[in-house]
Amino acid sequence: MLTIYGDVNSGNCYKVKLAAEQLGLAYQWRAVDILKKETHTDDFLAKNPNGKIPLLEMEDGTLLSESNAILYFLARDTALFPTDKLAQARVLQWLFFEQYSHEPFIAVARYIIRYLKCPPEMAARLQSTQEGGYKALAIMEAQLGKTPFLAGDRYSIADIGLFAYTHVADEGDFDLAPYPAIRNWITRVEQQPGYVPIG
Ligand SMILES: N[C@@H](CCC(=O)N[C@@H](CS)C(=O)NCC(=O)O)C(=O)O
Repeated sequence: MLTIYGDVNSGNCYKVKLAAEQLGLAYQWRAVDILKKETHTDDFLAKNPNGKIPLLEMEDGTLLSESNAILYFLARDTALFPTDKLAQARVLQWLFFEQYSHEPFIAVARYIIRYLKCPPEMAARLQSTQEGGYKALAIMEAQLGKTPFLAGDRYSIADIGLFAYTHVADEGDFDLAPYPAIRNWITRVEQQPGYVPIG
């Protein structure tokens, strides 16, 4: 059985949970409280020296960190990952986009608001997430105006990776009203077999 170390409200952890549920995998969930610095204990750092969740532990003790690497590991050779070489690279393109051009803005804004409760000293940091976050949403909107899912016609881990923080972008003060293609895609993702909500 797999063990997923995570926080049920974290989008990065939710990606792994959603994929595991949709793939019908047997797993146990180990709650880790980031605000209590449980990712910085010696025990946890021995498992992930980067001190971050999600973390996947296999039955033999093998460990894997980084949400999108975990998505790939779980989904390879399943319907959530294509077989065609270019289609595979397209999925990875969106997962790298998520980590560099989306998560650092939309997830960080949500973290400051939802987890840290907007301390005044974070106001400038929060403000700085807006431009990048809206740029990422515009890029997604353009793609989803052309194809039903991010990497094309089929639902994949590209959608899981980007759904995690996009569907709760309002919690980071991002307004999805001007993005109809994204809102329709959110509905499509929620209709996929095995879907479970965040939290
Ligand atoms: N790139 C990493 C980011 C993971 C990450 O930032 N995790 C946060 C929770 S969402 C965390 O563990 N924060 C605790 C800390 O940095 O101390 C991934 O995609 O897994």
